Amino acid sequence: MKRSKFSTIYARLIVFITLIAIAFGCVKELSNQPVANATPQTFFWLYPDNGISAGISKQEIRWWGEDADGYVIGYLLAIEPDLLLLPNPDTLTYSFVTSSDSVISFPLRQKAETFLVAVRAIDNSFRTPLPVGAKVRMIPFPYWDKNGNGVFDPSTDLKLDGLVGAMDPHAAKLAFPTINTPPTIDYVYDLSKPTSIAQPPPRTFTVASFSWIGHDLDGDETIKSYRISLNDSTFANAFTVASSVTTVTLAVPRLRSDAAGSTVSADVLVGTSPNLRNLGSVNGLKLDAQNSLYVEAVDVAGDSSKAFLRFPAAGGAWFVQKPRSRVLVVDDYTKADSGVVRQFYRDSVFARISGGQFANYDVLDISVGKTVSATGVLQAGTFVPAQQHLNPALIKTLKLYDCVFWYTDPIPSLVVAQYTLFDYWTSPDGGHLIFSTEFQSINDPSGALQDFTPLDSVSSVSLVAPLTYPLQGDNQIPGGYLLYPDSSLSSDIYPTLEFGTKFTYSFNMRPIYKNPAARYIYHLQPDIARGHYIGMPNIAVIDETKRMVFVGLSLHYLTGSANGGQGVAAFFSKVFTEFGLQ
Ligand SMILES: [Ca+2]
Ligand SMILES: [Ca+2]
Ligand SMILES: [Ca+2]
Repeated sequence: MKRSKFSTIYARLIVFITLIAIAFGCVKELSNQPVANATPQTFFWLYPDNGISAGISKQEIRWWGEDADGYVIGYLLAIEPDLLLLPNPDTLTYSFVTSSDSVISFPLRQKAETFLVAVRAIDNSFRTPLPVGAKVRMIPFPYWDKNGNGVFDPSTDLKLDGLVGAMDPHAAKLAFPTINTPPTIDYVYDLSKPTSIAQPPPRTFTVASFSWIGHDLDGDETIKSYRISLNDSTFANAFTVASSVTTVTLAVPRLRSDAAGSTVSADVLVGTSPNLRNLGSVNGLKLDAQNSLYVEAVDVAGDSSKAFLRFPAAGGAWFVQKPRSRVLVVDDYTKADSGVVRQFYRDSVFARISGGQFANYDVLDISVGKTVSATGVLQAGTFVPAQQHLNPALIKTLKLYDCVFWYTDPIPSLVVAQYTLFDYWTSPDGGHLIFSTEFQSINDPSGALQDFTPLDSVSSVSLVAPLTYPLQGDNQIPGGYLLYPDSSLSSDIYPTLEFGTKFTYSFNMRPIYKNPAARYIYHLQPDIARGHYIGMPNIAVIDETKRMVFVGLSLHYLTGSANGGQGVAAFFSKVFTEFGLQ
């Protein structure tokens, strides 16, 4: 029974195989001859009827491969401009890929261009491992062009013997007509005010920074350059910068603006101080007048952004003020008596020193718009450049002057000072600085003062009432108290200063501690009668190069003229002599 059943099945099988063999006419293949590998075929996921309509130069393309007697291990992908058909012989350069799709950026060099995409599947009969991205060429024979120079080099490149029999001999190929899309250009935002455009303040001196960002649907990397134009939206005399430049600073050296009439050329600077590079200059900056700067993007195909960018943005202003004095006063003082204080410096100090030559000093008022939130976060004033423009715009602005006097209320614009002042008074092209401030309840928030003054530290004594004396400081100083000059150098004595006639001056007086190279120039008289503060706290210091004076109180308190008090004008006169300005 068993044998009979087996025989029946066996016999049926032979008949079946014979029938198949006859039906397919492949009796020969039942012999022992080797079977030839079937080459794979390649297809795109795209079936155009009458060609493909023109698209943007960045497209996602998908393909697949089929292999009748094995499987596909990867593809050779070539993209070639100005071709509709595969050349014969095949001179394309292929890249080996294992993915079956790619976002292809056609490298447009003109407004419209056709690119041939060719893909050849490779099947598993190919045994040479190729890394993804390997460059493969077919002429004079298939080889891996390891050094990518387009020719076969026997010492470096690798001949790919098995490739012809393992790849699609025909290749899937499609010609993609592409048209260029013009680039676009946009404003960027102030790093410290995320809802404000980073643009020059509504009024500047002859320095201003501008930032933008460009985009292109063909790929942002296809932006070739930006063009900037001063007060001319036709870009007739535009200045071109590379696509890597998205911030420029226009700056006019004092020698040039001092001699200028109503317009002047401005240098085009890139980078930040101390590594600014001068790319050239643009004409037509109007002095003591409103100005506009226009910027457009240009792509590799030569298209420019249809809509250019204008600074100031809609609703804004950019008035450029010609610098006139050698002295700049930075008003960082918002208290209720700010007008009185301003008047004091103008009438009682600068009008009375150096023969009045600094009476008409220039003013940068950074107190306008300066706010402090309930949590103590300071928002810089309206006339302060965007945070990313402080260096270089504000640094270069200060450098228009031989001397800057910066006076503050108890909450100084410390970040603004930190970004700018050290560079200003220490660099060769900088100037001299007098910085007068006092301390709110915090002695030196985040150590900012150390960054731009010749100080090591400020006393951290708590001055929050109720105070238990004696202390290393006080929050009340009686009228008539004296500031004594340092007398260690008898040839270099500062004038004695005296508090005014108010009963007391309420502010946080903290001793300051200089860095080793600096020199104290003032200390307070001993507090013998009251016994509030200890010793004779140091209040003011000058750095060793005599370019920076720090005063740890508001100078306008020092209006006394009894007991040897010589007044703030005498102090400024002495400092200006030290600075070599008179
Ligand atoms: Ca195969
Ligand atoms: Ca080569
Ligand atoms: Ca484009």
